[in-house]
Amino acid sequence: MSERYFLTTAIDYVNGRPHLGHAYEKILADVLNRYHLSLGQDSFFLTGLDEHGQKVQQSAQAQNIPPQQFCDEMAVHFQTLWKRLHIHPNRFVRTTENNHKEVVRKFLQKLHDQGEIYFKEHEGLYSVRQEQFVTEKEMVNGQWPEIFGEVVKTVEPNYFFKLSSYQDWLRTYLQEHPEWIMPSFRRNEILAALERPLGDLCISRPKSRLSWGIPLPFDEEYVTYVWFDALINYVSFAYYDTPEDRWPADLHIIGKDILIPAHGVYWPIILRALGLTQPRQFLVHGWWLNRGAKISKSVGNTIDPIPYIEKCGADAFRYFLMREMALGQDADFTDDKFIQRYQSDLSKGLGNLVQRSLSMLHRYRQGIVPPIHESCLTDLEKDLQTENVTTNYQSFMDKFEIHHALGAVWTYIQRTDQYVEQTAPWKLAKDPAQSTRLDTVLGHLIESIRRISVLIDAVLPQTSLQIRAQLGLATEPLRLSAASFGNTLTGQVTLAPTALFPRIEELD
Ligand code: ME8
Ligand code: MG
Repeated sequence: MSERYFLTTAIDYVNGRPHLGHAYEKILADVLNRYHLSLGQDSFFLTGLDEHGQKVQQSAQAQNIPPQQFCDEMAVHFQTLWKRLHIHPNRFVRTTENNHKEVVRKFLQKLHDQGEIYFKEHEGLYSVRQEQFVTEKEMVNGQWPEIFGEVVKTVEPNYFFKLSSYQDWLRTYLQEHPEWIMPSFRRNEILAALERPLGDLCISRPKSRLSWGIPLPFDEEYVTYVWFDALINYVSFAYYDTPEDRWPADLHIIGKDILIPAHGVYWPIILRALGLTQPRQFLVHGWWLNRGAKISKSVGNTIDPIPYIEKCGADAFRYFLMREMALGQDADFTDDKFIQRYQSDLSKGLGNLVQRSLSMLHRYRQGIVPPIHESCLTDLEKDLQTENVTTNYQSFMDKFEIHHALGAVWTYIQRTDQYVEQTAPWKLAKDPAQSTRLDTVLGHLIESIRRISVLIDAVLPQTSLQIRAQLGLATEPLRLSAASFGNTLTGQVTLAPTALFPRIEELD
């Protein structure tokens, strides 16, 4: 059996529609999933929705509908958008599913039985927006940072999980696993946060204040704190406790805003207390910004992916997000940058190369791929054949430098474009004595296009399919190994080319 790979994303809150930031993370996961499949691995991609908690309860109340109905309606928006973006998770989860709720209750009971959970009167400052107790230490210049929203004094008895007793363990684990958190500077941020003593984690909310949640198994007057519920999705939906159990995850993909404390502190400690294995790696991405501010529902500056998909296609949108952001850093989204990339990389770059190559093949060889004649190979062909684009691509992908992996592919596309200029098939076609040379050039050109179709498959799956269909090739799932030079296309009957990325001038 092939090697397993299991990757997850954050599960999005359903209290608003999906925006560009959510789409980025799910595209990223889909790209890595397709990449691992192309390496022949048995890759499994889990994503979904975080449906409990105060924000969802409030949003449902505002619309005067029951929370479950609200979630059901919102779920459609997410699932529809992921389909339109050709994001294909193996499992799309919703935390209101029964099996998940049962696992959460089972885990809570286990921790309670182990004495990891205690009951205590608690007075504190509570951030409504973050749904967590906060401390005055978190104030900046005497003000609550914007992300906390309204902060109110709250007194209530609650259940607490003994997070603090794992502080030393977590610090040591982080120190001993330098590649656990990617990019690695994020690990230092967790270590810095662990310099201060950890408090225990309040894992309950009284039903009087919040009813939309999973009741605690040992006290039905309380529901589970939404983060405790949400984090467990990674295990509860991994065919937990069956022979197909996928846990531990190889990769948890999350945004930088939910690393500390949720994923970098709570989650490893919860797993440790439950006696479960730690995930192999966290991949922490940055934020998409709109004029310098994080794209977010609470700021109200969200960008909807749909108009971009409608105008330029899902692949163009996927490509832009993967190409423009150095994973881990923030990036600004602007229409100008989007159009610019579309025109230069997709329309004039890839699209034009495929179209002109296939047009020449039809003009000079009736669309049938001619043989490559060893006798008339020059250094130009030898360069194309030995071009190490696949190795470059793979080594960047393995380092999560997807923008560089695409850079390597586009360098190869440019290289192939230059090849057309250097060999000038239109001149060769005028001279009957150059017929075998023209065969060889067209053979190499079409072979390069076939290789490109393999290399772009993870990021631009529909375009890859379209190119392969135009080449008359089978469209079964691709292996990355098929991107190396081969001489397999002789006699192949191709279709007349159609434009992959029609020119557009502006967005509306
Ligand atoms: O945090 N740029 O949900 P969420 C990039 N339910 N990524 C962004 C972004 C932006 N502008 N805005 C949001 C939650 N994201 C919890 C997660 S996981 C067990 C529970 C990313 O809907 C964000 O960083 O607020 C996070 O990884 C994901 O979208 C969901 O955010
Ligand atoms: Mg958020």
